[in-house]
Amino acid sequence: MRVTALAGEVPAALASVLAARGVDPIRAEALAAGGAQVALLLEPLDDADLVPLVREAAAAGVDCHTGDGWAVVVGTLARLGGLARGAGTTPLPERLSAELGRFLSDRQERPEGWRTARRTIPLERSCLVGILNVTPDSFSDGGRHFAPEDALAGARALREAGAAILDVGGESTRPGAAGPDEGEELRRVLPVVRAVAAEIALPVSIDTRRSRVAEAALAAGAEIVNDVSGLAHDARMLDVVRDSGAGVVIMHMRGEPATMDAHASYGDVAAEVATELAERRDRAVAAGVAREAIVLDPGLGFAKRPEHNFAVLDRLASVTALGHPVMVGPSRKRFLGAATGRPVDQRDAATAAACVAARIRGARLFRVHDVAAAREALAVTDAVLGA
Ligand code: HH2
Repeated sequence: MRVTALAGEVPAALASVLAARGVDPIRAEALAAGGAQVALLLEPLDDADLVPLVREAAAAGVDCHTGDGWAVVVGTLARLGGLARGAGTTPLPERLSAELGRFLSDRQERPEGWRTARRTIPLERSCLVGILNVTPDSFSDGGRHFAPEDALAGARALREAGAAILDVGGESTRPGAAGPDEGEELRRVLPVVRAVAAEIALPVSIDTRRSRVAEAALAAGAEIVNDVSGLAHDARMLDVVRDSGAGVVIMHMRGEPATMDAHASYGDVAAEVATELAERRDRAVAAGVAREAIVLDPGLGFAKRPEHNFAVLDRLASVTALGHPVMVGPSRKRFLGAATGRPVDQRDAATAAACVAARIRGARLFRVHDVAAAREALAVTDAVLGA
């Protein structure tokens, strides 16, 4: 007899071994997908939850670790599903089984596209979002695309480099930035959005926290709203996104760009980011925004110290488990300087490396300045992951 280790964390590896030994391919895939171990933190719980949970988990073959007001359950998806359905003798309280069931079914969602106001953007492969900052003061490219004709030339270059989406922004959100007023933001972005949407055959996203800017940009040809406040800054933003059918990026941040560094304090950063994003997502869905329109972004560099950004990237599974495509924006940010010692104008290789790490951990959209470098790194990563 021979013992061979299988790449257990790669469902396709297990599925192909089973299929090659005669198991029906569809069943092999289901077995492989259900075979991966998943760990879930459940809190807050009270004693009335804990007693049946411990008993039911044992009956369902799920490991259960408990403490004061919390539990961690570890098991295969199939067994966790059995726990949610209450296969044992003491059913879980309704609140617990419903929430666990909902979480597991969201987690099964494997969005292969992103619905915007004008199309569905395919996400089987990495999707590059080129940054077009129409600002005089952005931290890495401020002033470069400030005039509309320069922005158009920048947009063409991003398309040539392989961008699939162009993200136009008129407000620098670097830590401590004092933003433009609404009139100034509109004057900056509208001519650029109009020109880019008309002349560059790519979906345009508007990077703004203001509903009036989003609305005007959508009318001028944009089809995605990228809101770094996670739809929290401007109460009307939810209505604009819902009524336009725009795609939306809900990004994680705490506080405002001017104050966010003071909020960079976490116990478990990935879990807290995921919980706060889920709350924002739930608010959007409750207001009528379509689930398929929502992309989540952990907000690298926003209210996060370098170690927080690395931990969020490594534990991105907490965010991907929410069942939406995930975008990351590591481009040239401070935390990359912390790892490499490089100044802001020499961080494109580090950016590409961060994109690769995020892709391996499940991100699908990458907001970058140097599209060509990230695209090449991600093309190789896509090939490895799709092998
Ligand atoms: N980062 C910035 C701006 N918008 N949007 C998303 N979804 N994710 C991000 O990480 C993100 C973002 C900040 O970067 P940049 O646009 O390069 O700088 P500035 O805010 O100074 O214009």
